[in-house]
Amino acid sequence: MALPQTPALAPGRAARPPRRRSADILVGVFLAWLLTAFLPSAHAQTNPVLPQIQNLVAAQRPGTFFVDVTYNLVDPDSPGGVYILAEASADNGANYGISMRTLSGDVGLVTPGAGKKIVWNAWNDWARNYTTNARVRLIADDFPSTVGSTNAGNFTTNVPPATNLVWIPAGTFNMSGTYVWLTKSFWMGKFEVTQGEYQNVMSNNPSAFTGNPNRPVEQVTWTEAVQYCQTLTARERAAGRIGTNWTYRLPTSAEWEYACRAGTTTTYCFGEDPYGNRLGFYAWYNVNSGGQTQVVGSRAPNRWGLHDMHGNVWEWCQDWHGPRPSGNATDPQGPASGYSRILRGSSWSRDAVYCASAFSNNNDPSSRGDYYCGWGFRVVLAPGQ
Ligand SMILES: [Ca+2]
Ligand SMILES: [Ca+2]
Repeated sequence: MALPQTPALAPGRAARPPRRRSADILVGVFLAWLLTAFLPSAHAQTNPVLPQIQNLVAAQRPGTFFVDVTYNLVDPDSPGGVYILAEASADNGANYGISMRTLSGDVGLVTPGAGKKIVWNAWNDWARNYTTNARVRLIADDFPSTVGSTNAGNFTTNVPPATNLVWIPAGTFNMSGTYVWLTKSFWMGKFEVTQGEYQNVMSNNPSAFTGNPNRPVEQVTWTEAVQYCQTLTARERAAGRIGTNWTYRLPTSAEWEYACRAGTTTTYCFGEDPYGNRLGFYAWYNVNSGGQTQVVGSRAPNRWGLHDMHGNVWEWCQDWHGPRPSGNATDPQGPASGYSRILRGSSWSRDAVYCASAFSNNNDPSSRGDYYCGWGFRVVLAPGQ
């Protein structure tokens, strides 16, 4: 058999520069990749079995705004993973209009299998809402996709904070002759922070007057009070009892006085006391304290339900001490810098005059006070910061 003759190269091909050849190869590779990656028909031919979502259950975890979603994912020909998308409805499935963005667990690209779990932080996506007709659905997408949905029943993000707090509505008041507008509502501690609460969060108790965990914590520095707020914030966020955009902090001096006054313009939260016979109904001060702190909430509250705003222990506020700017103010935060921080409300050891709603004290933020004036505090819970 004669060997085939090697054909002579055509003149045109021989003249083509090498640069052009390599460009042809690159385009070819790119096109092949495009076909593999994006053409649905090519994908479906190797992946005809639809994913199945089985045993889908969604329920709010009691006492939190977390929603736990569990399911099994079956898809024998997509072992590399199926995309899971979650949506929520507040009207029994008519609309899935609630964005479920703050999710953790088996969402996104999920490997098929049993015992899958998603946790939804509903506060972040649907704060302060309530429905009796909640549904959750999952879309399992292996191109093509399937949808499973389930009844999530009654469902709320109106979860009351775990600590004893009173809702303080936004408003205005006369602060030593100028008007202050507080444009944001906030929660405030119904009581001074107790020794039991402080021990629980900070694992220590600096107080001079021990023996009952419901006494207010005292001998606390401003810095420690701020640390308490930060630690409590992190713990309560993790527990699903406050949104990740809410923060425990000290009140501003204006917030403290506004809450203390509770709508009054008088010397004390209950009015005037010219004969000195009413303050003791609301406050532990030097006349009735017996020379020590007393259990929080054991005197009458003001009109907004806050106890011990007068007396028992002094309460740190977040403001630096310094001259107040003249004129009216909106959400005042105090001076930008200073040497001492504001304290309010007086203590068990002091005369009635220091209990006045307008009276303000201050001290070094590293000070604990002393035996007679051990500094305490109460918390505010509010969005931001
Ligand atoms: Ca499949
Ligand atoms: Ca007090």
